[in-house]
Amino acid sequence: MGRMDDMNSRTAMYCNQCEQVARGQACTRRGVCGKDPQVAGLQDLVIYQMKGIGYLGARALERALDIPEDIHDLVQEATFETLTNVDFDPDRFHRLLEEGDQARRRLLEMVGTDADTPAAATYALPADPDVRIDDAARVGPLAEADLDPDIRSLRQTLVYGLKGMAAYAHHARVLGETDPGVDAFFYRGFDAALRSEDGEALLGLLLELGETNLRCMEILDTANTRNFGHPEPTSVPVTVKEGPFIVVSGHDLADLRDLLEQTEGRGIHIYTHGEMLPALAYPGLKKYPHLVGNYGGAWQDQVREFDGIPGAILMTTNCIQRPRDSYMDRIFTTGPAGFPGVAHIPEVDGQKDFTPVIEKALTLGGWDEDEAEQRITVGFGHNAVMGVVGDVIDAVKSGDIRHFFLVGGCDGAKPGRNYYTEFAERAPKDTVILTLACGKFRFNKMDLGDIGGIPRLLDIGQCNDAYSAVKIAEALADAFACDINALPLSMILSWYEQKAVVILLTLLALGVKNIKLGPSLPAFLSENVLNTLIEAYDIAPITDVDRDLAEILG
Ligand code: SF4
Ligand code: SF3
Repeated sequence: MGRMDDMNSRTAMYCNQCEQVARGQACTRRGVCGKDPQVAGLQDLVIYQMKGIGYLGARALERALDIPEDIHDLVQEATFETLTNVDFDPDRFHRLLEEGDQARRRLLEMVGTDADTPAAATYALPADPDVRIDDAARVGPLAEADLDPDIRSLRQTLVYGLKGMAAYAHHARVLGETDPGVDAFFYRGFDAALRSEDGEALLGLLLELGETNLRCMEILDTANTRNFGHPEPTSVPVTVKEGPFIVVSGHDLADLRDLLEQTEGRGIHIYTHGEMLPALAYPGLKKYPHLVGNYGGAWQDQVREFDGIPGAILMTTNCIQRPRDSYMDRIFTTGPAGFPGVAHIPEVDGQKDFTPVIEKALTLGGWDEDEAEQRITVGFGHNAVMGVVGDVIDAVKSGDIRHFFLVGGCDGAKPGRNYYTEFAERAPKDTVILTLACGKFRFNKMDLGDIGGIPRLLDIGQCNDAYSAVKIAEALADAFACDINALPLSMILSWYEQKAVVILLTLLALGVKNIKLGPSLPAFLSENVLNTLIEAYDIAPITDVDRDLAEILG
């Protein structure tokens, strides 16, 4: 069966953007993630609208016209909301589409139309929600079923990469950092994803997206460290304490800060969850004594971990799953996250009022007793690692450290992901594991020991901190006066959603070779596109831990 069989059968829904994709091809009836055809259609319509806005924005930029900030903001937020496991709420997509239509009209007024103006740029959003869904079927991914498979694959990769960068750009933006080159790339990227039929140009644009995303991650790093200081190695509890509590999940540090401020002196414990764990290492956040530790593991365990817990839960971004009834009344979303029937905390005049979350936590009363305490150490961002880089270099020169592995990326539910746990377990004792993102929950509670005082497991942070990993690799390459590819460093990456796609493009744009990728390869890469990447960058799928270790370590 070819990759496009589902597309050619012209089913109503077609989504292939994440690793969890049905049958390795596409979700066509309902997403494995739980996304229904209606929401899938609305997300497709958002992307179609973004392509039209992309065309108009790119023309505005060619004429050196200024695109208003609120339009950049909307483009990035709307695109972010179509990322896997962020927003499942149709009402919110209808509102975003309405705002998008206004933005499109304003850009159209700026640049006008001519014979080349594509239909997406003049697509007027119908008032009737049902007609919108019908339109989505007409202009969504199935509209490209007859396109050359390689061009379609390159366009899809570009859109998914833009979704990933939209998340990072949005996070930086809410903390006050923007970059004109990053903002501009969304228009050029969506314009090309709408119209380009030039494979070489699209491939070039994918690398340019990777490069632009490095800048985007740099401004996000600046945003985080300017607001909260540099993460410091910090020993943090991963067990619970008696008393009322709120669990905060997702990636948004600004939301966590606002909640910490609003809960000061209220007798409520705040726990991080999932990708919020690294927040415990920032001086500007750990200074709050009621930020007491981390609860639970990676996103795919949330339904079990949140089942009936006696506290409130705040989801600030991905990954949210359909809540069970047992906690539907105590889970809240904010920012881009959304789920039908789940209360959403909106931003009003730049402020968020978390009172409903706080009241819920107080009503539920919390845990009855302290658990026996267990701790892990987090906070090895680039600044902390630079502080010990001299010791690290000495350890490499003396042979005490033989190799570094970056074992990081997204987690997910598939059994094949045990590979990453086994990899951390079986990596020889003279190797150091750098990790980041939610995949680390598979091994971050293991005691891997240290090498002459340097911990063998260094947690760099969220997927949002991939910039730190690049900085660390560059510092090592500088110290050894060599190329990143010549370092005793191998990247063993796990992917799930579209942020991982754009990070991969960033690594390729940096010329990083020999990446091992799993647990499976993206369904949206056509055979030719995949082969091009394999030939140019020696990307390989993960195989078996012992075999991969033997190959890497020779
Ligand atoms: Fe399927 Fe992933 Fe798309 Fe959800 S996001 S519908 S799981 S491909
Ligand atoms: Fe995880 Fe969703 Fe990707 Fe931030 S939280 S890495 S999967």
